[in-house]
Amino acid sequence: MRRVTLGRLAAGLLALGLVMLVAGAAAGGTGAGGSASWTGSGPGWGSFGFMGSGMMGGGMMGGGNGMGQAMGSALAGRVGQPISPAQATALGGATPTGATVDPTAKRITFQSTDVRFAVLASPSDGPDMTFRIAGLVNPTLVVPLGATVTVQFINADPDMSHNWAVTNAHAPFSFMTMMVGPAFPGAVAQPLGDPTSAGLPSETVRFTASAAGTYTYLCEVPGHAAQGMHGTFQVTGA
Ligand SMILES: [Cu+2]
Repeated sequence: MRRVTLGRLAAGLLALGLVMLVAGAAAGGTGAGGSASWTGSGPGWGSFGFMGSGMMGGGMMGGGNGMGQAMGSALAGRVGQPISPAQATALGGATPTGATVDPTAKRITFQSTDVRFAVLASPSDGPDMTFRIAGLVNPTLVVPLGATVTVQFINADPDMSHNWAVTNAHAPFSFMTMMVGPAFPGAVAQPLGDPTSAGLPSETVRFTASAAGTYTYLCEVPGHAAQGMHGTFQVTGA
């Protein structure tokens, strides 16, 4: 339960600047790659300049969403595969195969080690700045140790970029949760842009839940986890 001090924030900003520089250099011209690492392929953070607009202009100190909005329009149509609104709605409400959905406890428990589910970011017919999985808002996900987890991530927010990652960050969330990084290799989806006339952007990532524990899935776009885009990801078993 550490509070974010200004010093930590400044250090984070500095580090973020470096990440953006590196990502920008790495991204240069590769376009939307198939890799799950969004700092190394695809547009990611680095391919457009936030420091002047979204980042400093309210996005930082005011708790606004300038950065997420700038990313949403900049990445629109550039990352992920478009799917239709009907497909997205169906995926967001579907009960995953082999899973038990408990709406009262807001919990989805997977028995098999082949775990597959879809995640909708901020669908317009649900609470803003949340994730929808199997029709639930930010449910707790319980998977067995060693499970192969395949996640289809879809951005359903009309005017904001989002991503999805499993991390060791816990509430209260810092502004820049992306500094924590994914808890498992590959447990991170690239930030997706706004939906376009072609459809809602969608991407699939896969990782192994290789260590038991209680993790957090969240959106790493600055400020979004603190605004509600998070849930518990539990890996059970010895
Ligand atoms: Cu977000």
